[in-house]
Amino acid sequence: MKMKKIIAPTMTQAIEKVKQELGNDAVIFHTKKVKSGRFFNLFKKENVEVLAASDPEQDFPLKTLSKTAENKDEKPLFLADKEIGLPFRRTADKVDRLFSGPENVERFRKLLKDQGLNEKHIDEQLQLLVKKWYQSDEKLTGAELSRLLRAQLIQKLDPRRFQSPILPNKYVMLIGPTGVGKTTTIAKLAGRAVLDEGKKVAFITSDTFRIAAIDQLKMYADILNIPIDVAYTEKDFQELIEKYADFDHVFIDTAGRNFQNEQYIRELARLINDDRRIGLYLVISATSKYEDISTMIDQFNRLPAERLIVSKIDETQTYGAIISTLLNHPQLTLAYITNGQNVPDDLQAPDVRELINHMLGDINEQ
Ligand SMILES: Nc1nc2c(ncn2[C@@H]2O[C@H](COP(=O)(O)OP(=O)(O)OP(=O)(O)O)[C@@H](O)[C@H]2O)c(=O)[nH]1
Ligand SMILES: [Mg+2]
Repeated sequence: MKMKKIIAPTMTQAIEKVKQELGNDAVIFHTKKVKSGRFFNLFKKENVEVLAASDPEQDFPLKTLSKTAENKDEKPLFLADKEIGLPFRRTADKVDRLFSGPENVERFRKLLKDQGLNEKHIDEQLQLLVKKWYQSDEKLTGAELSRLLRAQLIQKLDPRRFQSPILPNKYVMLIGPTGVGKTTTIAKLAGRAVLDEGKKVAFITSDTFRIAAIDQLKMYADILNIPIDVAYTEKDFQELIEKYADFDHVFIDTAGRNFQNEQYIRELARLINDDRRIGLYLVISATSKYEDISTMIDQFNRLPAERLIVSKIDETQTYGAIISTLLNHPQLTLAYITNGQNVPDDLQAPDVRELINHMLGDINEQ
């Protein structure tokens, strides 16, 4: 569904414009008179504002522009419509109730947009919502609509995709762009495994890009009293994988690089060498834009990464990018969310309902 606000000097011109831009099947949601003018509004002019949407859905009971043309004799809906004889069937006393739905829907659109949800997903969700509103004979209140939106998103995201925080693999390798929190998250995961579960754990790092990177992981290895090895070559890496074969978990840290660098992806692919024992986790930051996350997932697509870790959720108030990412990639599961710098505490099992509640915020209860 494509929504547009059209402003024109007269209703006839506005409707013409609606037809041109949204087609003959456009649905009118709202019309009002507006004043506009330049030079501090000294020369205000009265215009007509029409909120309309293109919607090819067949089962909408509301009259569309093309269909209304047959009903010329029926009572017009708006006073303004009388002037041009716009043929709507509804009576004026129904106007308030009629428009409470779509106005709420517009409120949701703004919120979802501000939250960074992708336009395609906003349209999908609102289209479903408007449809339910019409099907309920326009009786749904704002609060009911917001509950429906929440339920729709939960259903679409499918909470079953969000596995419990059990590491299914012996070898756990974190990959992702620079500075997203790979090393810190590895320390958190290892900390939980050692301290809470008493597991036998080791670290391997292939991040030889920076000396400080090895020291960073070594510090955590010392604290947890677990072994750490550095893989300088692919051969080192394969040998270390076998060396720790009888451990419960081996956490593998990798260097963060610009994910747009093809060479980096090729190097990782060679390291993994199709070893199905290695569970790949792609770490993405909750502060990233949806478009950047999408490009990154496309780049990493050549590697068998099926699980995401969303880091730095504490650093943002917008959740649309993450939710759109999950909507767009139903094959990916969200394994963990990290919410701070504290090791090992700031690590959470994902909760899809909570994520959606955060995104919808106060609108939930309105
Ligand atoms: N606020 C916040 N900061 C985090 C979180 N996770 C990691 N950080 C911080 O992000 C910074 C980078 O973390 P690292 O673990 O070094 O990130 P990395 O992905 O290993 O970085 P490179 O190895 O350089 O690619 C550090 O200051 C961490 O403390 C988180 O969940 N929330
Ligand atoms: Mg690192």
